[in-house]
Amino acid sequence: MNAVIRSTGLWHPEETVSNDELVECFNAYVEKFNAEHADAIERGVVEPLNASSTAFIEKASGIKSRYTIDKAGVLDVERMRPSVAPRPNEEISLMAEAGLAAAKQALENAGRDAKDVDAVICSATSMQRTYPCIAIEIQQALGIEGFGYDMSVACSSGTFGMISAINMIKTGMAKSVLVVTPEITTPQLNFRDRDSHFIFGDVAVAVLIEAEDVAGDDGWNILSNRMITQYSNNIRSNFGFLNASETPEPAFEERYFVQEGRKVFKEVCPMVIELILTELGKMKLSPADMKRMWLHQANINMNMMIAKKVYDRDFEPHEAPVVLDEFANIAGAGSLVAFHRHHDGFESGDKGLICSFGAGYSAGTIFLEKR
Ligand code: CO8
Repeated sequence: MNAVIRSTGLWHPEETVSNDELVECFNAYVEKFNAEHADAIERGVVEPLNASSTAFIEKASGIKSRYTIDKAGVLDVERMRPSVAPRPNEEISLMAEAGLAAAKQALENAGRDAKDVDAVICSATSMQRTYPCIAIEIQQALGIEGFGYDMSVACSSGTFGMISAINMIKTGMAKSVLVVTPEITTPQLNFRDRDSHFIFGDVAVAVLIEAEDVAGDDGWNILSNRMITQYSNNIRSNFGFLNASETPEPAFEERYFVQEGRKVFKEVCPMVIELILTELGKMKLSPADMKRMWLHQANINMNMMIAKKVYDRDFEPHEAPVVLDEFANIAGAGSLVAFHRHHDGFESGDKGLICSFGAGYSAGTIFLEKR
């Protein structure tokens, strides 16, 4: 049975942090660090820290702002990470709460009820705990019968989760699957690292995928989907359950997200361009047949390069919409939030592409056609 993308839903925290606010806090930290280590810096034993700048961030990444679960903690120079109150086990967990809000909106946008759904996949870069699955908590909170599970493929979490749901429907395991991608990234980020302190934001997105015989006339047919992975240490986080057993235990900063941004740029762009063109070729379609590409939202320059090479011409902003200016990099949710925000103006038969890429490396393509 063919699968159909039926609807999407979005949740984000209320609080935003602008580049100026982030840079002001970072630079206060730099001044403080350099003052505290003035003697050692003078003796050449400690390297002074360099200031960050809004102009660099906007030019290098296109990011202007990000949502965060706790602005005060992120901008407190003594803390520089969100502050989160621990919740008792009886209360819904933070990730499930974020995912639930997006999932409810996706159901509402499709006019569906929990009883219509067979399964929940929660697919995100990191889970706030190992078990029970966040997906099962969302399933329970919605009152869905059936099953749920978590999965994780960094920036391709959303697309790989969708492809898992599509295959479930193809094999007849389910008629309707909710794919939920809550990306609570700001606690995973070292806000004292000049190279990456501006990169990520918090969000949750959900996609309802249904079998075509229950979907009615609405939604999007799926023309093809493909996943590729290729091992690389250029984007890495060593956070994990072994940390507490490692001797010596790694410093907190050593567990955060790190990347070789330039290498990622150089290696991932060609991989993604080739993937998109190959998949188009297999379907006997050309780039001109695609009305829009909803690309992963890591870096504006990366997206400009990929879109220009794929279309083989200058393109209009609506052909590769950008949400990273508002959201920053939202990991596995990026291409899905771009789709959620910018899917208007499609007539029946118009085609488009959802495409993720990132750590792993990983890349996923889902070609769509408006029903
Ligand atoms: N302010 C001012 N100057 C700076 C700053 C700063 N904050 N940071 C660096 N600079 C300086 C550098 O020192 C350097 O100076 P110099 O030339 O004198 O040495 C200069 O600016 C240029 O630095 P870079 O070469 O590093 O700058 P780039 O132009 O390459 O831009 C980017 C850096 C924005 C990081 C860019 O390389 C990029 O975006 N690359 C692609 C990265 C990417 O797509 N990564 C995907 C990661 S996301 C992912 O896969 C998901 C992982 C899930 C994580 C979720 C939880 C956190």
